[in-house]
Amino acid sequence: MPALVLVGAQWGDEGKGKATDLLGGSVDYVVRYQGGNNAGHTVVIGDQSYALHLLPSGILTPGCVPVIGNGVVIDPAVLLQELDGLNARGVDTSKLVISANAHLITPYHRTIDKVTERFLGSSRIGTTGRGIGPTYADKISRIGIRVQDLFDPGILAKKVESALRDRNQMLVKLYNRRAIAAEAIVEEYLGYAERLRPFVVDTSLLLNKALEEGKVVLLEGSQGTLLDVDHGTYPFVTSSNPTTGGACSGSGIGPTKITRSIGILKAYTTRVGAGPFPTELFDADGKALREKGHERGVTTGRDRRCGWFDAVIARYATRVNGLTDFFLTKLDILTGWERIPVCVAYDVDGVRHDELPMTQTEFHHAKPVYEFLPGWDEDITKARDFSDLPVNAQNYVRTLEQMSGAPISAIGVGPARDATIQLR
Ligand code: 2SA
Ligand code: GDP
Ligand code: MG
Repeated sequence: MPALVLVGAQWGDEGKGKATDLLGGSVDYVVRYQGGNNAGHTVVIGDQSYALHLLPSGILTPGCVPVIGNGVVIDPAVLLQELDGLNARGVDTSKLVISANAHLITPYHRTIDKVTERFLGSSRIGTTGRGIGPTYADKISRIGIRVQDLFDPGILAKKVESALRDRNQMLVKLYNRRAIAAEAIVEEYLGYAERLRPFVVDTSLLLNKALEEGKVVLLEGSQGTLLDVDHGTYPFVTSSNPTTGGACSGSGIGPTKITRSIGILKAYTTRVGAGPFPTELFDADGKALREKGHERGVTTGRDRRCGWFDAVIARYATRVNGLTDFFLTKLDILTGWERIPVCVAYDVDGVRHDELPMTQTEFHHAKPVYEFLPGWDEDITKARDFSDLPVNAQNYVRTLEQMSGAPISAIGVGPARDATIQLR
C-alpha cells in the first residue's frame, strides 16, 4: 500500500501544515523525515491555530500515528515543551513515536549556529539559529549524538566529550568563545531520557510493517525544494534534504513504496533568510503580499521576502521531486491585483533560461522574464468548487498548472481546513 510524500515546492512556508492536516483523515501515519525545530507548520482547525515546529502535523489528527523519523534532528527540550503545550490544549500526543537513530541538537550546536552566523557577517545564511546546520555537520562527521545514546549514560558521556574536544577547539580558537563543559550537557540530556524512552522505537521497521498491512503513510517535508542542501540555492539552504529523495533516507522506506509525490506550491513566492530570489519585490506589491499573506516566520517571527510566482522554480520542483501533482495555496491572497506578473523564464546576462541555470553565479544574476495575467477583484475565500472562482482566477490556476508541469489537485483559498477546492 502506498506511501505519499508532501514536499515544499519553493523556499518553504507554502502551507505544508495545512496540506498535511487536509490529508490527515485518510492516512494512518504522518512522518517528519528531515529538519528539526527550524520548521514552522501552521494548522488551523476551527477557531484554533497550532504552530508546530518539531512534531508532525498529523499529531492533530485523531487516530493518526505521528512519527519523527531518523532523518530529523531533535532538540529534546523543544520537543518536550511542544508536547506539553499540545497536552495543555487537550491534544492526545501519546501515539508519537521517535526514531532511535535521529540525531540530537545540543546547546553547543545552537551556540555554533549563532556564532558562525555572526562571523559570516554580510555572507550569513540567515539561519533560524536552532542549531540545525551544526547538528547535521556532526552527523556527517560521525561525531553526532543520537536518541539511543540517551539510554546508555557511559556512551553518552563518551560521545559528548569526544564531540566537544573537537567543537570546543573551534569555539575557543576560532570564535574566541568560552569552552563548553561536557558534564552539564550529559546531566541535562540524561534528564530527558526517562520521558523520551516510551516514544522511541525502530521507526523504519514500524513503517514498513504498516505498509505491508495496507496502511497509508504520509511523509511530511519541511522547508522546501530550493532549501535542499543538494538541489537548493546552496549555500543559502538548510542542511538536510526536504526533496522527495530525502523522504526515503530520512524514514527508512524504500522508493518503490512511494506512489504519490505532492508539491505544495504558493500562488506567489516567499523566502525567509538570505540568498538569491529572482522575483523578489521591494515595492508596494511586495509589502502588500507580506501584509495580506501574513508572511512572517512561524519560528523566528522574521518578515518573509515576497515576490511573484516563479514557474521556472515550479518546473524544477516537478523534476527533482518527481511530482505527481500540486496543491496550490494562498490563491485568495492574490485577489485585488489588476494584472498579476508570472515569471516564465530568466534573463541571465542577456541569455534566456527556461530552466534553473546550472551555476549559482548565474542564478544570482537571473532577472525574471514576466508574462502578465489578468487579475480578479471578487472575494474567493468562500469558493469550494472550481466553477465558483472568477474566470480570471480559473485562468491563473490553469496557466500555472501548464507552466509547472504537473496537475493541480487542490487549491487553497484560506487558512482553514475547509477553505479548499478539491480538483480530483
Ligand atoms: P537553518 O536554520 O539552518 O535551517 O536555516 C537555513 C536556511 O533555511 C531557511 N529555513 C526556513 N525557511 C522557511 N521557513 C522555515 N521555517 C520557519 C517558518 C522559518 C522562520 O515556518 O516560518 O520562522 O524564520 C525555515 N527553516 C529554515 C532559513 O531561513 C535559512 O535561509
Ligand atoms: P508551512 O511551513 O509550509 O507549513 O507553512 P507556514 O505555516 O509556515 O505558512 C503558511 C501560512 O499560510 C500559515 O499561516 C497557514 O495558515 C496559511 N495558509 C495555508 N494555506 C492557505 C491558503 O490557501 N490561504 C491563506 N490565506 N492562508 C493559507
Ligand atoms: Mg513554515
